[in-house]
Amino acid sequence: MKVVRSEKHRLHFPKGELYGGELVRPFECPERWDIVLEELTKRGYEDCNDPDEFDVGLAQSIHTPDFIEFLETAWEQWAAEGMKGEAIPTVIPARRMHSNRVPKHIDGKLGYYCMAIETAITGGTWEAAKSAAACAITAQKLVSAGDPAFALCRPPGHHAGKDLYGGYCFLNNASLAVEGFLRDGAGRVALLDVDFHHGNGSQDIFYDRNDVLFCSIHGHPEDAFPHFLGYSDERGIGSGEGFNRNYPLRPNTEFSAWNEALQDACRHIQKFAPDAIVVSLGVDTYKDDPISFFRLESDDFTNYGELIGRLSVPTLFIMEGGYAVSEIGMNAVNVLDGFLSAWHYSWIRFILLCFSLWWSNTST
Ligand code: SP5
Ligand code: ZN
Repeated sequence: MKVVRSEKHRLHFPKGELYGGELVRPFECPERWDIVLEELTKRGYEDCNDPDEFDVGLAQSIHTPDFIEFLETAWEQWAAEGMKGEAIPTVIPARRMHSNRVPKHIDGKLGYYCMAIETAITGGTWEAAKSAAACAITAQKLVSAGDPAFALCRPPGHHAGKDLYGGYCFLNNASLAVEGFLRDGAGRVALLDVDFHHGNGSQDIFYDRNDVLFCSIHGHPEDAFPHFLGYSDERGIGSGEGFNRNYPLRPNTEFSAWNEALQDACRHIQKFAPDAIVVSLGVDTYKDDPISFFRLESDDFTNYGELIGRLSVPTLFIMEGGYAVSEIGMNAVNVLDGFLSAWHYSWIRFILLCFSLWWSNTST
């Protein structure tokens, strides 16, 4: 399995995240990336530090052009207004206000495009977001060519919708990869989101489509961020009906219950018979994650990686969340290790089957 990564992630590192009424050092920080890479290196994963250029055409097929232009220019506009801090919205189009007229002033634009204001935009944010998207697409190409791959994306992507940023996300890396698979000839792609938080952005992007099955296992929106999407009755719309599956789970959920949800999701994925699977891999389901409330142990990550590997479908892993920084490497790479052990095993089984068919043919 190849790892695709870019050093440009470091360009995005706000000084402040609004948390508990204070500006704190962001949970989503560059060390997360360093620690995952260190663990990958330690366990001998093949490194590819050379993503292709960001494909703006592909991005425009899942995000709106005005949103992309906003991300590209937000910092400039903010700075031009003489603002001293990092770009954070203060006004939001709430009920019975205009939520479909884009204001001219940057204060209005930020509120228009934002879904969660903990996430600040800085001078390097756009470059970093593009580099993460480029990693996702480069890794998708590797999987299309026949090898499983892991995109070490930072900033993450699954909260970014068609025209929404927030939840630490700007461009939806996993959705871009899904779109890449479809462009390269896949007929159906499954997007499996195992991050602790509901992948509201990915759901938004594919909600009316029947060529993408989206499954997300996450903290119940009554209890957990992003709070306003992720209920189990959100099943897709129009021809997309039945192709969106949410598994909201309650505080203190342990691996056994979490794994039942994953098994159910895997059964639906199998029935869907996708040509590729994209996994939004957040490891904030870990018991000691500082902002989440599931109870997974490090070994559980190996265990569920195996389950995904047993599907025997070309698979791309995309890094999303995970904020227990010292354990993030172990937990994320455990999933990949688990996956690979099952993946290799399924190939050995396949070769043995071919051999036995050949043997029974030649011996009769
Ligand atoms: C990619 C990703 O994992 N994004 C998550 C963004 C979550 N940001 C807001 C979290 C607010 C959590 N409040 C939890 C209170 C715990 N005591
Ligand atoms: Zn998360």
